[in-house]
Amino acid sequence: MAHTFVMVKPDGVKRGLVGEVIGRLEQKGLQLRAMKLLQVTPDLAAKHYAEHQDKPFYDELITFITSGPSVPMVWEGREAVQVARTLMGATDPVKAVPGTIRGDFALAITENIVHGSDSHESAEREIAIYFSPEELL
Ligand code: IDP
Ligand code: MG
Repeated sequence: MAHTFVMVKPDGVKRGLVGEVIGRLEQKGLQLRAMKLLQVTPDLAAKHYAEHQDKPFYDELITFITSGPSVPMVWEGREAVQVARTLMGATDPVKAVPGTIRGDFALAITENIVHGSDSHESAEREIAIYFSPEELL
């Protein structure tokens, strides 16, 4: 069965949206396999967002993602990567349609509540950054 990596970002935790995000993924039928509360360190952030290191928004993104506690999670289910991305909505909350997490709860592009892997390969890589194999149930 497919796995994906989802993380409630610091804005989502501060705004009390952890339960909302988990509820939506659960209601869709995905199963939670691992979860923790942690403050992303600069080292973890650099690994997680390595693909964006040359982007103009990189410094802002790293400052934001390390600014407070986040909730990284592993979810399992049929086509889990695509399903989680669909539930999250577009990266820019202005374009995210109502009914998606970003469409319903976000407006700023950096502070967009939630991260979700964009491919199976990204999911495997990101899960390994945040979880040891023993933490996956
Ligand atoms: P994704 O989270 O939908 O996969 P990515 O393009 O991988 O989007 O970007 C990673 C994160 O970087 C976004 O979720 C958002 O927080 C931030 N970001 C993306 N594009 C911009 C931008 O143009 N300005 C500021 N922040 C951005
Ligand atoms: Mg991405």
